[in-house]
Amino acid sequence: MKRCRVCNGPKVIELRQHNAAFCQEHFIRFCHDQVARTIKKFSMFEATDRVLVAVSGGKDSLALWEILVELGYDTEGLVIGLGIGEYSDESTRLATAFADERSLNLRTVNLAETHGFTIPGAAAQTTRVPCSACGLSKRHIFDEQARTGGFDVVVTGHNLDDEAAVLFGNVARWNREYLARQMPVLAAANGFPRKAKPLVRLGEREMAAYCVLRDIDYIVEECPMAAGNKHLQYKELLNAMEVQSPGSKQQFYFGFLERAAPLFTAELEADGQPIHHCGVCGSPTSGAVCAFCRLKDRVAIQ
Ligand code: Q46
Ligand code: ZN
Ligand code: ZN
Repeated sequence: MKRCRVCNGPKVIELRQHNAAFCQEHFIRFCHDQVARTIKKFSMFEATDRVLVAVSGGKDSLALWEILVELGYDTEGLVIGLGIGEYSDESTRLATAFADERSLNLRTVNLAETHGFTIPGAAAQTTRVPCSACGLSKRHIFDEQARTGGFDVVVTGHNLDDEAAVLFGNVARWNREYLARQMPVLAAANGFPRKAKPLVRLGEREMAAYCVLRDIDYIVEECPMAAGNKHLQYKELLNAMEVQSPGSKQQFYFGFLERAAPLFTAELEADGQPIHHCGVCGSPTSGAVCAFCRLKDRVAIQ
């Protein structure tokens, strides 16, 4: 039986992709080190930057917030009430409880109260799949809160499993524009804030273990609107691959970043369209009215 790689004490978790096991203390330290290393390697942000953490009440975003606080960063959280029934109520409740217990600042934006619509309502009234209206709304609110709140960077809890699945989908379609945006940090551009994903070295299983070991209460259920989502199917495929050959997710994702991503960055640089301000909400957009305001106009509850 494997023992902790650092102290040789009894293990609480074995990470086959690293061919290592850890005791509780050294696993926690391993997670912190992985995040610190990612922030440094990709120049995500500095100790003096103000960091806005997008939290959903799920394991990844809450663990990320806790790790950033432990590493000494200046953070505030942001949770969005998406109006997806009990799932959204519970996600806001858990994010609020997490922040209260640690005396952290949490911003809350409720889509129905602030913008007059919910994600299920928007999906029902448009031909968009729910995740498309949801992603657009979340991005708009993250950007707006970062801009008006004076934050230097928005961070999200996307982990290695998420990023490998998104990459798989983008490669399967050879979507050059999305491949160019796959980097774990995107510089501020055209009036949009810098975005970073400091959890890309850690997987879903590690984040769940981190929360259990640190007593973080998180929402376990998947969003009910995710059913049939392609990303879930890609995750299953990659998990099957990982069982056969541990470390393959990591090789797939980091191999892309090192060897293939530079080929697509020209795409991103060519992306510098002239930016106006949305005539309705003032956020940067390439048109007269931003995509979020157009969505809102179509779906707002009258
Ligand atoms: S919350 Fe929103 Fe996700 Fe639910 S509707 Fe889709 S995008 S699955 S991360
Ligand atoms: Zn140990
Ligand atoms: Zn707008």
